Amino acid sequence: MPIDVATGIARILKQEGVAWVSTFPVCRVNNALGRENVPMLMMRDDRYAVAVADAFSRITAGSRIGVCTFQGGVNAAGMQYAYAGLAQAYEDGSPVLCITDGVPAGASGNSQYDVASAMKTVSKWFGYLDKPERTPELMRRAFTMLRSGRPGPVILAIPNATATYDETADPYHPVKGWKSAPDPADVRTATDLLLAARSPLIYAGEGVIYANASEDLQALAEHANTPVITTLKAKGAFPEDHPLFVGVRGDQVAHYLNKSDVILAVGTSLSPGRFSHAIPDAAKKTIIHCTIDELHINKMVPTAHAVIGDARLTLQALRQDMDARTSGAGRPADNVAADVKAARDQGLARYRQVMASDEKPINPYRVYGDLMQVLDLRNSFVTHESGNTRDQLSTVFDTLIPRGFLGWGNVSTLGFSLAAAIAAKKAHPGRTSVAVTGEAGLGYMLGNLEVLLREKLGITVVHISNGGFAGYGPGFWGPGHDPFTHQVLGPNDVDMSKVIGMLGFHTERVNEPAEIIPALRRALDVNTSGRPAYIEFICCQYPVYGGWVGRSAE
Ligand SMILES: Cc1ncc(C[n+]2csc(CCOP(=O)(O)OP(=O)(O)O)c2C)c(N)n1
Ligand SMILES: [Mg+2]
Repeated sequence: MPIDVATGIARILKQEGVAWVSTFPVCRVNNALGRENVPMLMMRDDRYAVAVADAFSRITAGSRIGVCTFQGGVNAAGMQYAYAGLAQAYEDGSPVLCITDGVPAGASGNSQYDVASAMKTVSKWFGYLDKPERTPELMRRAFTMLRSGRPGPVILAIPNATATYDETADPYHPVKGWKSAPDPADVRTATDLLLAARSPLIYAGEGVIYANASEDLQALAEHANTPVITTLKAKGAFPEDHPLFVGVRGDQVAHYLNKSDVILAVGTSLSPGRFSHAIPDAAKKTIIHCTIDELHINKMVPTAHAVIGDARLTLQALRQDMDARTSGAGRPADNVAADVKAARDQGLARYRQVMASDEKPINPYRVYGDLMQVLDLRNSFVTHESGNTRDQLSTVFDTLIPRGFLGWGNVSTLGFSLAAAIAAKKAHPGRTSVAVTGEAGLGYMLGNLEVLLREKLGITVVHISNGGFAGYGPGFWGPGHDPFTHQVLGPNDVDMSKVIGMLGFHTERVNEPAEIIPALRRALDVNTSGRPAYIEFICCQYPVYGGWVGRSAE
């Protein structure tokens, strides 16, 4: 049966279990998606089309692949605008499938912007469908890359969506995705090092979440009686009410990173960035690097020993090996848990204090503390924005289930929180979904708020309204790092709750600390009937949060 490429792609997506596709028009595959009854979530710009699909892949840990389409081809305005979303997905390692129009045969080289070279810099693979009959082959390859190995975006460019091929010649079968198990000899060496350690520390990255290995991480940590820290992107990979959980950032994390002699890194590239730790005095520590990607070994820090393989299979193998080697005893308990508690209590004391503050304007930590009280932390989703909400929430927010909180940002692109909250609602319609933002993130979101009303997505946007870019201002604890560019019209100039209320959101503006909890409850309540909410909390600027650790010791 002859079939056109766009229809073939739509049918393959259905075979792969793709339930919807995010988009911003135009893309020549879209009409086929419509005809084949693949629902499209139309965002209001191309960057958000990518970001929603990207966030869906993150939130479902790649078990359901997010797919998006956007404009490409000659004069690829949509693609150029989508680039920010693609770059973020690539830098953060998200397995999202992006489908776009390809430059048609005969039209290459006629514009300044070179599509292929641009797309190659932000993708695990950029595929160009140069013959219609290659449709199943390229889709198979795309899903193999999306479901195997280190996650990353795949971009497919379709130059001629109406060309036809024989659908029966190379029938499509869904791709399972494959994992690799670690070398048992490497596992034994890792166990030797762990057993000999004086002060071991587990450093868990997002690979643990993608491998669905949270329970295995907990089992190993308990058996090895070893404290755990996670990266920002892995926040929630380990239950944060667990006695062995140290934190994501802050003094207690610095204390453990500094004092550890052996670091068992799992599911992380160990690349120090703006929003991650370096390993202090790395050359003096023994770093065991458990990773799926051999190119991360000896990347930024000297790897003493590597264990290559899927994080879940690796953690299970380590647990079993330690069990066998210690006749089931593991590492001795000593007072590891008591020490972790003491370090956490000390590190978090000043934040816990402001989480109970009655000051006005409201202290942002009071909003976070009250949010934790209102939410069912086992049945909700919260994410931060770029800016102080990221730094503050990742310091104090207790995450009890994987992806109960989405930390993001090797590259921290303003506005992503709205995309993440939308994706969370799509992934788990029964969970409350909350994006916490400052004014800069809100500015990026404004055009896309209509989507929530149109699609009846009951999520809540919490705005920490402080009239400026709090981390940039002058004279808080010092001169500020951007004193000339931190002030915007604030709550005294513009009432954003009225602006967004006119769109149709449930909105409130809250000045009183005692009103935080009731206002949040009302917002979450209206969300249950599919109505979005926006709550503006009039807050002080309070750029105080846990730090990241640098390369040299304290
Ligand atoms: C796309 C993009 N451009 C620039 C930045 C740099 N940036 C990070 S946070 C920020 C301002 C944050 O201010 P606000 O949203 O008011 O949050 P606050 O820190 O006050 O809570 C800027 C400009 C960024 N993260 N993303
Ligand atoms: Mg602000």
